[in-house]
Amino acid sequence: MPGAPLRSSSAHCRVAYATPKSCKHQKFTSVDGEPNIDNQMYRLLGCIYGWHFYGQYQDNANVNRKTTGFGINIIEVKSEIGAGTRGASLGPDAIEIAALDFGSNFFKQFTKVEVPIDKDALFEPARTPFARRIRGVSQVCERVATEVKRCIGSELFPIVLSGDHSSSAGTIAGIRQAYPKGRIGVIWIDAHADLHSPYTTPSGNMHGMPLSVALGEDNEILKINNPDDQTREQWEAMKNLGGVRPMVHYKNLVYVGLRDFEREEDYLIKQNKVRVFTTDEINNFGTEKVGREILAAIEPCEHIYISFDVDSMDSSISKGTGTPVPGGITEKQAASLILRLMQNEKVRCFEITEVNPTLDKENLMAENAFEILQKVTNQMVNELDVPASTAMQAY
Ligand SMILES: [Mn+2]
Repeated sequence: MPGAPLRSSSAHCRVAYATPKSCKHQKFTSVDGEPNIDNQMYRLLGCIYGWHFYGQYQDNANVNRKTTGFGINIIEVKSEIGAGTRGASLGPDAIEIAALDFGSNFFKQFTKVEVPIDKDALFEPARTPFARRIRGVSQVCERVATEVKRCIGSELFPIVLSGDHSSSAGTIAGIRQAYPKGRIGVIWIDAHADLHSPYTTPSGNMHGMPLSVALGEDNEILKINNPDDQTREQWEAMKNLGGVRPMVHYKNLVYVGLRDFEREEDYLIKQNKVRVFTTDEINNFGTEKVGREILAAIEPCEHIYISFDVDSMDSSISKGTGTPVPGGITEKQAASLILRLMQNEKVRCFEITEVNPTLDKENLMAENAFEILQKVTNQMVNELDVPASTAMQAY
């Protein structure tokens, strides 16, 4: 057991810890505080065993998250290319500012990487009306996928902070690339179904399409648009991004807090019998019970991704998101539900998305999001030492 006391065979000897660090700081004293030759020998032996266990520990790649925070990697995706309202690309920065306001060194504590974003894409006219700026969105998704795959491949747990929700097609693709085999379960905590395609979208905004990308869904039966060749081509490429198509199956998808969707999405949800956990269920049965049911619904999955769109929370709590909807869950319910779900050792990635500080008052949404982020990481680092390491046993 890494970091556990390694007891020496001598009754005169205190505990030597099985890490090189404790070895370095070990003082060679007996129980009564006097230097003692025998004692020194045991200490040295303890150190050697310490190194031995430390080596094994590293071979097993069980990173000790408790001491370093090393096991978590924050991936920031400052893109709003897929949104219809401007400002979501500032979401990750707003969450960092919330951390500063709370006096937290959170963003120093964990390794952070930023996915490069081509901001010029927003200044160009959207030439593809049924999947606006699909080339730009697709590029962001490719980069996110690469980063998520790299993280998981390095046995790190990716926490993605993204601008608009379209890039989560890339997050799922990255998880799929990291685990080409095995069932991936998706917990989509969102007011919206995000299940449109270029064939059915009423707005052309791609943050309403990431799940269709992951599910390989066109919904041509209910087609209302006739996308051009460029859109079709790019759309096909996006659906292939995971290397396996579809990246996810309907039976391994659940919605939480869903309450605003179009007829075309409703059709797919009913047709494919997707489990929807409503705000009412959470109000009536509590987050513990609903959390258990959510996990039970995707029990056969080997890998779980949790996508938390902040618009799943009620519009009365905060205005700081592009498409607020009444009838959502409270920030407390969101936090306790996510914490419950994150206790499952199969969770491979967590994402927070759609914080838009330009629509907000006093950065409230980002503060709510940061509090949830902090609770999640605290739980991972402090309480879930063993299961969290298990969660990182990739492959
Ligand atoms: Mn969404």
